[in-house]
Amino acid sequence: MNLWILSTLYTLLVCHVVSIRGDHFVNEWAVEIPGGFRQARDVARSHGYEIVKEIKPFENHYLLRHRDVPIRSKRSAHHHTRRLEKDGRVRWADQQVEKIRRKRGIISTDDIETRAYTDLHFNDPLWNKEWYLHDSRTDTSLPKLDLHVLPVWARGITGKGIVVCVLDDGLEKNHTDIAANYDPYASYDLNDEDDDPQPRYDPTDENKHGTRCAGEIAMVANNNKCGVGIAYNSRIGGVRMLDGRVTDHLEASAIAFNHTYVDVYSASWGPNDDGKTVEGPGPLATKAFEKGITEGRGGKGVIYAWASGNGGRLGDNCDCDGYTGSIYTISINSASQHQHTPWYAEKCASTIASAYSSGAYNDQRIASADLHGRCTTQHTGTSAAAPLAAGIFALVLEANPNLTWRDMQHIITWTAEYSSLKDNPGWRKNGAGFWVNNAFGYGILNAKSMVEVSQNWVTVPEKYICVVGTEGTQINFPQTLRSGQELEIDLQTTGCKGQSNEINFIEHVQIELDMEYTKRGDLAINLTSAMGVRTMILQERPLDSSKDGFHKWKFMSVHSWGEKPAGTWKVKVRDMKGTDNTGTIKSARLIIHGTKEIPHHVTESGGQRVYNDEYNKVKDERDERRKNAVHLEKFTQGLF
Ligand SMILES: *[C@@H]1O[C@H](CO)[C@@H](O)[C@H](O)[C@H]1NC(C)=O
Ligand SMILES: *[C@@H]1O[C@H](CO)[C@@H](O)[C@H](O)[C@H]1NC(C)=O
Ligand SMILES: *[C@@H]1O[C@H](CO)[C@@H](O)[C@H](O)[C@H]1NC(C)=O
Ligand SMILES: *[C@@H]1O[C@H](CO)[C@@H](O)[C@H](O)[C@H]1NC(C)=O
Ligand SMILES: [Ca+2]
Ligand SMILES: [Ca+2]
Ligand SMILES: [Ca+2]
Repeated sequence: MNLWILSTLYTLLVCHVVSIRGDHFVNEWAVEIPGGFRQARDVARSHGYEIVKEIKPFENHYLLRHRDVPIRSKRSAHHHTRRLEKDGRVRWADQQVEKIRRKRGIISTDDIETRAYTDLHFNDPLWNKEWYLHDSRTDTSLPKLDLHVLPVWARGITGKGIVVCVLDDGLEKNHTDIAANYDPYASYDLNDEDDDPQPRYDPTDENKHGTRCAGEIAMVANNNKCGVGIAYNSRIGGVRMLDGRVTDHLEASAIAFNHTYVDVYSASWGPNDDGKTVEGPGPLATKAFEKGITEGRGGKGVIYAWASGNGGRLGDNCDCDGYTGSIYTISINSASQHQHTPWYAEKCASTIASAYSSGAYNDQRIASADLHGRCTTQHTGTSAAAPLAAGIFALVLEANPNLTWRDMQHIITWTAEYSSLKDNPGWRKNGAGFWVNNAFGYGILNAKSMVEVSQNWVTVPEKYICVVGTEGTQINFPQTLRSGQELEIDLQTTGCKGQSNEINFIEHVQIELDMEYTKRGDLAINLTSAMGVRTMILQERPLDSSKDGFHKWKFMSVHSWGEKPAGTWKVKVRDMKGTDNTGTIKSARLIIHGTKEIPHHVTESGGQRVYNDEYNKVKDERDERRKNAVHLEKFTQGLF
């Protein structure tokens, strides 16, 4: 056989990576060419590409389109990628994959028109339907159940000067309940490449999602229209990105869109919630998160509010979603009006807190602006919870613009309210004394506590990372696992004591696992921290019959926040129900994020961690069901 045939065969057999997840490769490449635009044009020409555009906000990144590659294909054109990579002018090249992205609303068929309703305090017709902002139940002997936003408004904090950007399917910018707060600098259309994020209208109003999410945050107050946004004086923008082909470069441009201008992003979408997908951000989206965190808000980092997913009914688990599982995103789940986990909610260790949203069929849903200038009371899912969180974060940033992205997460772990959800199963007290739950994180966001705590906040100390690999374990990899078996991996660490990256106060924890298995969905994994707190970092997923295993997948947990790292961490990997499964664990690493110094709001005495007095007040209040409900009338005095 001659060489040409051989190499062609090789290309056909080996180099065509077949898409694993049912995604399609497209005829576009994201390419980094340091030599500038002219050189990019030369590179493109010499390999048969045209330049589609520069990829913003990155330097020297271009989107190239190949003339002879099919628009969509199950197979990669790896030989083209390799040719680019071999070109000395090219630093990096990646063929783009069309991703499946789902909006995290619940499809409902019974959207109803809203009746006019006159309210005592706000004249907006939906105000009385915003039960999650003010407990609208009439029985005053009941504890107050809401997001505690009114006391914050009463202090004049309404989101002024804060810019929020909704990454979604567009934004009806001229909606009469949004227009006054619309910010064109926080808006873009990545689907059509123009400045106007106006949604595409169709008979089913498929693209109502972004407008509904934006309305929850920034509906105008007291204008006789729809409702009142949680940060009703904030600036609101929308990036239209879900109404078309979603690829890595497009997600990246959204995640870092005008990232030195936007303060808070709200994203209510992610990989398919089908109970069988394991997927995280691609290389450019990963870079985009890092850009937002390191360059946004003058180096303090932008805030990413992220919906934790709606795959509950399909047994999905957000531990398999690398967007919610990113340390940079604040992953928010839902709690229903009756303080339960809704049927659609996913459970995982990376969810940091919850906000109210829709629940069982007869439970109230979320009110917002809707397409065609309408109003709705029917917004649902974790899609509706994340924007409420984004609105609260805008309030907190107005109260203290000095907060960093990490400060925000510290404040959440400390102030989120456990008491109103405590009748649910699954609560455990972590080593720092906080209640935590796979369904709710640290509990329901409490805007009042967050703002109070933020006012005297001292920026948390510098962050370090301590990695524990094979040096911390007695196990020799690879290890075999079969049906019905359990494997325990012990990882010992001092928390990098005595080194420059010593950690004494934990923030995020990741377990990076490299593993092959015949049926991924039969696996469940628990992590027990050095302080003895057990967290499920993967539950079985009945629909996931993939043979792909986990490739250096990072399971992220926020459950050890505030704990001390030194000691033995146990990772238990178990096959829950398989009969003929087999596989190997090739490596496992523990990655601990945290600080060396103890944060200012905590004092250490006699080995115990005590939360400082001025803050304890908030903590006590948080843990008490508030019997003496403060009435609405009090807060509205002097509001306008
Ligand atoms: C908003 O703009 C669209 C055109 O993009 C127009 O059809 C619609 O009537 C406008 N709505 C309002 C409330 O002005
Ligand atoms: C980003 O924000 C700045 C204001 O800081 C504005 O001048 C610029 O036009 C915005 N960029 C886009 C693409 O809207
Ligand atoms: C923010 O930082 C500035 C400068 O250090 C300081 O003057 C101001 O009091 C801080 N604001 C709050 C709310 O902590
Ligand atoms: C993990 O812990 C839970 C209880 O918190 C238990 O029900 C489950 O069986 C454990 N799973 C593994 C893999 O050890
Ligand atoms: Ca447009
Ligand atoms: Ca209004
Ligand atoms: Ca999911």
